[in-house]
This record gives sequence, structure tokens and C-alpha cells, in this order.
Amino acid sequence: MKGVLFDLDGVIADTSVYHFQAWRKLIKDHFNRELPDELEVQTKGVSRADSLTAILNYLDIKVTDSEFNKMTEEKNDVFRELLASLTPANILPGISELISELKAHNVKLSLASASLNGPYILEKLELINTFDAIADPSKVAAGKPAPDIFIAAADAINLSPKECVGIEDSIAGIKAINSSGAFSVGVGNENELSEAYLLYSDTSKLSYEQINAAWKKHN
Ligand code: B16
Ligand code: MG
Repeated sequence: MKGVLFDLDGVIADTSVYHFQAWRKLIKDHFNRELPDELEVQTKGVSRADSLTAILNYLDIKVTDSEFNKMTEEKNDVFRELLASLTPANILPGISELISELKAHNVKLSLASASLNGPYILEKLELINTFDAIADPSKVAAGKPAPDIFIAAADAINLSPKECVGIEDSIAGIKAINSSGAFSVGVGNENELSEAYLLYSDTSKLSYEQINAAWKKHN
């Protein structure tokens, strides 16, 4: 295992709460409608525009292109306000320890997040200098579940996906890792992430030794 391709939201930090809070506020303000908890899973790991499309489809609401664009900007403004209070204390349990182990074994770290706010979030978490590369989601042709962002993240550290492990908390993300050719490690619910090659219930359980051994066995 020469590189690890990290998802951000739900793996490095629990910013998913902020994402959904921002969507809820937007939909309440615009349409006075509530979003059910189960819709959150459909927006996890999925780009801002694809998330809004899923939400509007669920609500059976149609908007013009310009309203749609205005809404994605507004959602991001709310999300950025919520992010203002983010500190290293928001790094999920076990992640700092895993990063230290990876660094000690000369494994390269690359960010494979769908979020255009990735660099800003890593700065707030004081992890920006820890990463060797950040793949730019605005430069890839297709978002998760397409493999593009994981291929770009591996490429940014001069590795092929085969030499890498990807860590994800979303269904779309696990599908993306698997089709990129990297080894998928899921963090979360077994029913949701059954396609992950290796699964942990939460980030505190992530183990460098286990992940490396599972990657070796797979290859
Ligand atoms: P932004 P990840 C994803 O992050 C989130 O899970 C998803 O909810 C969000 O819509 C997407 O980033 C885009 O984020 O609006 O900040 O560009 O899980 O891929 O790290
Ligand atoms: Mg995620």
C-alpha cells in the first residue's frame, strides 16, 4: 500500500451534519418543506448540484436553471457559516492516529473529496500540510459514483489506484473506489456499505496493520 485516498466529509471530519443542516434551512426558507432523515444518505458523497437534484426530485419540485444555481450558492453560504467554527477538535476519532501511522510507513496521503470546500476544511482542521495532494473535484468529468476523483487523487501522488486504498463513508464513494481499481475501506453501516472490501463501524476502529494486510491479500 503506497497511498491512501481519503474522503473528507464523514471520514476525516463529521461535516455531513452541517451539509444536511444547510440543505434543511434552504428548503425550509424556499418552500417551507421539511427533509426527512433518510434523504441524508442520498446526498452523502454526492456533489452539491447532484444533491440538490436528488432533494428536488424527492420533493417533486421543479425550478429554473437560474433558481437552481442561486440555491446551490445559498446552500454553500450557509454551509460556510457553519464551517467557521470548525477546529482540529472536529477531526473524527482515530484519524490523527491513522495518519501518523501512514506517515511513519511512508504512505502518501491524497484527498478525494467531492467537496469544493475541501482545502478550506483541511485548513480549519490544521491538516492542509499533512496531505501530499488534494484532487480538485471541479476538474473531473463525473462525480462519485464515477471513479474520476479517486483516479485523480492517485494520479496527484504519482500512483496508480491499484497501489492505493480509498476510505469512504458513502455508498456513492465505495462504488467510485471499486471502479477506480483501488481497494475500498468503508466506514459506517454494514447494510449501506456492503460493497466495501473492508468495513469498519466507525473511524476509531481503523487500523493501519489490518488495512495494509487486507490490501496485500487483495492484490
Ligand atoms: P460542497 P465528501 C461531499 O464530501 C459531501 O459528502 C456531500 O454531502 C456534498 O454535497 C459534497 O461533498 C459537495 O460538497 O458543496 O462543499 O462542494 O464526502 O466527498 O468528502
Ligand atoms: Mg464522505
